[in-house]
Amino acid sequence: MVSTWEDFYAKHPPPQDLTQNEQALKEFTRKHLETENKVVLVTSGGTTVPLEHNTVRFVDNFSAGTRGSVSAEYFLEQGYSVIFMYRIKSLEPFSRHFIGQKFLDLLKISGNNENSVITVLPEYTEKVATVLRKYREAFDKKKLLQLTFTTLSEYLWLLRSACQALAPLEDKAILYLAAAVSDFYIPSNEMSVHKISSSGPPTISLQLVPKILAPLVNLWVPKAFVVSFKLETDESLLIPKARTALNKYNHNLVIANMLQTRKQQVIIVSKETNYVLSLTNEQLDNGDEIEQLIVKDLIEKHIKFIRSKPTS
Ligand code: PAZ
Repeated sequence: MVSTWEDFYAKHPPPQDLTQNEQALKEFTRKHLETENKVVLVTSGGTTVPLEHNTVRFVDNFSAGTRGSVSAEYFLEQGYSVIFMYRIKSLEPFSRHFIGQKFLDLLKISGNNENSVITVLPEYTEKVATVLRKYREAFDKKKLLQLTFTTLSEYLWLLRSACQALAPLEDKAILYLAAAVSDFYIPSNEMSVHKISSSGPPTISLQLVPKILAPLVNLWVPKAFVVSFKLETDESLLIPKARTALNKYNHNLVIANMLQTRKQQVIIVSKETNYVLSLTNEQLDNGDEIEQLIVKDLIEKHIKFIRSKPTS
C-alpha cells in the first residue's frame, strides 16, 4: 500500500530541531533574496529507516555524500549560495579533504609534553591553505548553511521546510537532490517500540515511501529549477527510468548514474535530449571530479532557464 505524502506528514511527527532549522533557513533565504543571489539546495548522503522507535537497528544505504559535498564546493566557487542538507557523519564540503587518518598525516608535532607545537607539514601547507581560505570565505560571507538529517522522516520534514524557505527566490533557486533517499519504510504506527526480540525471525513489512517530487515540483517550489538524480545498477533501466521520472514529475533535469561508475560518468537527461558527461581514467587518477562538469553544465542551464522567464 502506498500512503499519500500528506498522510506521511500527518503520521510522522516533525524532528525536534525543525523550528530552529526553519529559523536558520528563513534568515539565510531572506538575506539572499535581498541581494538577489542565486541559491542551491544540495541534499546529500543516505537516509536511514529505523526498525524500532527506540532505535537499535535501521536500514541504511551506501551513499557517502561525495556527490553532494563536492558539488556544494563547485556551486560556491561559481558564486551560488548553498544550503547543504546532509546526513549526519556523511561527507561535508571542505572538511571532506581531510577525513580520518589523512588528517593526522598532514600534521607534525614538535616540542615536549608540556609544550607541544603542532604544525601542518610543509608539503601539505598549500593544499590546506587553499581549502581553508574557501571554507572561511563561505562561512564568513554566510554563503553556506549546513543542516542535518538522519532518518527518512527527518529528511522529508527538513526538505519541505527548505523548499518553503526557498520558494520566494522563485527561478533563482536550484534544487539539487543528490541524497539517496529510501524508497521503503516502516510506518511509525507499525514500528516496534523496543528493540526487536531475537527469539525468532522477525517479520518486517516495508511500505513504499510516497513520491515527494510531486508536491515539491507542483506545490512547494513551482518556479525553481529542480534537478533529481537516478541511481541504478542495471544499465538497461537507467535511461528509461530517468525519462519516466522526468515525464511524471515534469521537473527540469534528471542526472542518471550507475552505482559502479558514478564517479566517472553521469548522463544528463532533459526533456529534449540526453548526453554523457565523463572523465577519462587519466583525469580520474589526477584527482579531477565529475561534479565540476556537472555543476558547470547545470549552471549554464539554470542561466538559460532564468533568461527564459518573463521579467515582472
Ligand atoms: O553520495 P555518493 O557520492 O556516494 O553517491 C551519490 C549518489 C549515487 C547517491 C547520487 O548520485 C544519486 O544518484 N542520488 C539519487 C539516488 C536515487 O535515489 O536514485
